[in-house]
Amino acid sequence: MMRAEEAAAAVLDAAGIDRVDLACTLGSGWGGAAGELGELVVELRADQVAGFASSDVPGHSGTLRVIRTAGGQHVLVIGARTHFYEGRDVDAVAHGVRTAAAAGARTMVLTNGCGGLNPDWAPGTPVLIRDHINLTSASPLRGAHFVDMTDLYSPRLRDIAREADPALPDGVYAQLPGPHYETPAEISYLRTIGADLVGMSTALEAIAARAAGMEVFGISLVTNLAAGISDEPLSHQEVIDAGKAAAPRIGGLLADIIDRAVRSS
Ligand code: 8IG
Repeated sequence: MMRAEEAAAAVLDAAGIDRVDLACTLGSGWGGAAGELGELVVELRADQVAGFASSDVPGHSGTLRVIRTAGGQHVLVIGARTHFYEGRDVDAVAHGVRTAAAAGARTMVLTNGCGGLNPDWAPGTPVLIRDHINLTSASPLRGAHFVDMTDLYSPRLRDIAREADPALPDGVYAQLPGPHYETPAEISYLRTIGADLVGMSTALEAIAARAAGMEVFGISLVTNLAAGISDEPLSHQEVIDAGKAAAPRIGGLLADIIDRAVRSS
């Protein structure tokens, strides 16, 4: 926890505040939300904050920001995520979440871009995460730390999100190690075991957030249909393009959800 405390102190110090109320990690496609959340208090480059690294994945901003909402609450926006596929340890993956907890955030909002297994969800569809299947064979926790994962993705916060948009569908997110995408056979297997969404983040971070005592909210942007669901081969450019196209709409949606969540906390 040492490095997370150091990182949290650096962020809070730069912002001139004692704590944040909520933290949000921005995944592929979600970068536009921060601008709509409120007034920028401070922006730090990831490499200026202990334990964070600037990302070389296109579509990830590589900054940490503190935003003050119209209601005077503070949101930590983490645009620098370490993915499991980067081959650093699970503590690097959980560092953003632990920094958020150390900065006092009681709510952790996790966003991502992912593949969709439901053919009705066109690229650009936001989907609430109802539950996850962690297929990384890893845990951010070590030792006899038996944390309950029932209702990991807060039903209360999902209800609040549906107040912002009653049409939001929900689904089960499967985190795979990546960095390769799946084969069509793997997607058919994932469908059988109950997954609706597939990606390379979020589940390990959600576990770390729950273990740190935070209320967790997850939302995915379907940026591509999963392998074999459509005839198209998958490309990261497709992911970037779908994110860009959806950005104005989902940025406003996420800002609305966060605003409601932070007011209710
Ligand atoms: I964006 O189709 C995005 N991330 N594993 N599969 C996996 N990760 C993804 C996908 C996908 N799309």
